Amino acid sequence: MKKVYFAALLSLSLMTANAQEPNIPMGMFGGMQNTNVKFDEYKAAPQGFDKERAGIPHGKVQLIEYESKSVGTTRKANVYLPPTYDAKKKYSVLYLLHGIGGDEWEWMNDGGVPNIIMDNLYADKKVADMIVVMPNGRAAKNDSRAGGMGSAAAFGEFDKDLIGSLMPYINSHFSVYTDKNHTAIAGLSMGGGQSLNFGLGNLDKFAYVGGFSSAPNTMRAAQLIPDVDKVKKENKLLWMVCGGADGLMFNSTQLKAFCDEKGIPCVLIQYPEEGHNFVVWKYGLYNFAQLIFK
Ligand code: FER
Repeated sequence: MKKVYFAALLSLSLMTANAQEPNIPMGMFGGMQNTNVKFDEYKAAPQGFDKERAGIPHGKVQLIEYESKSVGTTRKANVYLPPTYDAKKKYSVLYLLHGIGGDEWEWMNDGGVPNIIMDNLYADKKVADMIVVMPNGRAAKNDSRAGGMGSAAAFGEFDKDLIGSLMPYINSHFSVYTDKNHTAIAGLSMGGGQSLNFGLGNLDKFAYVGGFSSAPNTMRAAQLIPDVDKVKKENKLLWMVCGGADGLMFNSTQLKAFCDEKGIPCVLIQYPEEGHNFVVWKYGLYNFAQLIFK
C-alpha cells in the first residue's frame, strides 16, 4: 500500500518537475486559468468524413522498427502510405502523435481512424501527397501504455528520438521530401503539447504545427516563442482545436492569446460542447491535413 502511494506521489512530482513547472508562472494554479480569446470559426466536418467509403482506393498502414540512439532500444511506429504511394514520386511527412494513455497504435485502434480520414481526403483530392507517421511518443526503454502519467517525463524526451533517429529512418526508408516545408507535426493531448513544444522549438525542422486538445505539458507561450519574428518568418501554420467542455482548454488559450497580442498567425477552434476525446481529434486531423503542404 505504502509503495503504491509513494509511486503515485513520485509520478506526480515528476510530472510537475518535467511537464508543468516551466509552464506555471504564477503559483500552483496560475497557469491553469482559461485566458479569454476570440476563437476561430468552427465549421462542422461533412457527414461521413470518418466512415469507410466503398469504391475508393485505400492506403496501407505498416509497422516499422527503428534503432533509437537516444533511448537505446528498437522502437516502433506505424506509417500510413496513401493509395497512390509510388516510390518514384516524393511525399511530404506528417508526424501524428498520441496521448498519455496511448502508443503507436492509439490513433489506429482507439477510434482515430486516420487511415479512413486520409483515404477519404485523397479520394476527394483535398490533401497534398503525404505519408503519416504515428510513433510512440514515450521515449523510454519501457514505452508501454502502462506508464500512464508516470511517463510524462519520457514524453518530454521524445524530441531527441524523433529528430535524431526516427526522422532519419523515415527519410532513408521512404520516398519523402526532408526539408521543413514538407514536414508537419501534430498530435492529441500530450501529443498536442509535444507537437507545439517540438514544432515551435525546431522551426528548421517543422513548418506546420498542430495541437489538438493540448495537455499541460505545453510550454507557456513566452517560453515556447522566445523569438516572435522568427516564428512569423519560419512557421507556416500554427493550428489548434480543443473541445469547449475540455478542462485542458487553458493550454490552448494561453498560446492563442500570446499569438494574437504579438501578431503571430494562429488558429484556435473551439469544438462546441465536446470534451477530451476522438470526436475533436478526428476533426483536428481532418482539418489540419487539408491545410498543410500547400
Ligand atoms: C495533465 C492532465 C492530462 C497532464 C497530462 C494530461 C502532464 C494528458 C492527457 C492526455 O494525453 O490525454 O495534468 O499533465
